[in-house]
Amino acid sequence: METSIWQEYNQEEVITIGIINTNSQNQLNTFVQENSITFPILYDPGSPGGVQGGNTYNDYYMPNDGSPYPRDFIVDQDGIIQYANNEIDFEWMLYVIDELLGYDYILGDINFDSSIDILDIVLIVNIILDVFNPSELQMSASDLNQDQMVNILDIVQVVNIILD
Ligand SMILES: [Ca+2]
Ligand SMILES: [Ca+2]
Repeated sequence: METSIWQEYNQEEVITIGIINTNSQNQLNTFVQENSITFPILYDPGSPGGVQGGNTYNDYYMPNDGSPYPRDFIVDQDGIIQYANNEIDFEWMLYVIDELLGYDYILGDINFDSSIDILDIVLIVNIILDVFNPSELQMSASDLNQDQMVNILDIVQVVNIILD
């Protein structure tokens, strides 16, 4: 959550918050410290602590679907829940967020300037050499043959697009 979402997205576009079912500031501090969390963690009002949930727990309780703690939710711009999962699945979460943000990309356009040229090749080379740390979207745009890997084969395809 910390690195894949909170640090990845502009905070004006995606707000990341954690909600914790404790009323102990010490417990909260320990959790934040142990997990190196920098996004805001909020209390669940009405929670008496322990494993008991509060108002948020009740609001997000899904009958016959286990405890809403811990669970990841994605709420869209209109306040509608678009994703709820009590197993961590970042790939799916990132997909949902990108869809909601209306992000789209052209395969091979790594710097998102709407053209495929030498600058994009340089970026792919840098990704392969591990000297450039791409976003998820840039990884997807770099994987031209869609084999979930970015390597020389993808460079060959970009070169072919440019030469065409
Ligand atoms: Ca480009
Ligand atoms: Ca590839």
